[in-house]
Amino acid sequence: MASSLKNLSNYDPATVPDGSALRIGIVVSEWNEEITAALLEGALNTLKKHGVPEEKIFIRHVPGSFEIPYGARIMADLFAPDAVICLGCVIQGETRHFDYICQGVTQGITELNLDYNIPFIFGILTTDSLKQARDRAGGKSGNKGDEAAVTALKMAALRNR
Ligand code: DLZ
Repeated sequence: MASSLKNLSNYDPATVPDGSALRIGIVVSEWNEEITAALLEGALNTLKKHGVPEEKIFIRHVPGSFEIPYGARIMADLFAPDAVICLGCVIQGETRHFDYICQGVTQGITELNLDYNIPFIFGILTTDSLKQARDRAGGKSGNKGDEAAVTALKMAALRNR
């Protein structure tokens, strides 16, 4: 389903596992900071709402989305989290840079999921415009950060079962 048809912040709270015993890492890209700060705010609010203690949420910033897989790996090694949420925003420009960054970050996160015994969550917006990104970072289509946090809680529970 296209994300324009789904509000990213809508979910059934009854299906979300309790996070009070969890440790969660968040790696955030500095590029398109207006957007990634909003994604971070959404993810933090949602994690806290479901019981994750503030002192068990570890946040690190990286320069751009291309650096997210490396940052996420460092977080996994340093903090022994139950899940790592990856937050970034890649906006289509005039060159093919968009394609290379999207491919690099997607493949990098996929490989981390297969190589490590913890889930790495794909909270990266890849949009055609700043408006589309704003719509998905707390605008009319909800907040991708909320969705990523809910996914992290579900996947951490699956891992720890
Ligand atoms: C270079 C670049 C460009 C053009 N666009 C974005 C973007 O829209 N979103 C993003 O997160 N990062 C962008 N970057 C930076 C790259 O991700 C990376 O940080 C640099 O190429 C240095 O490796």
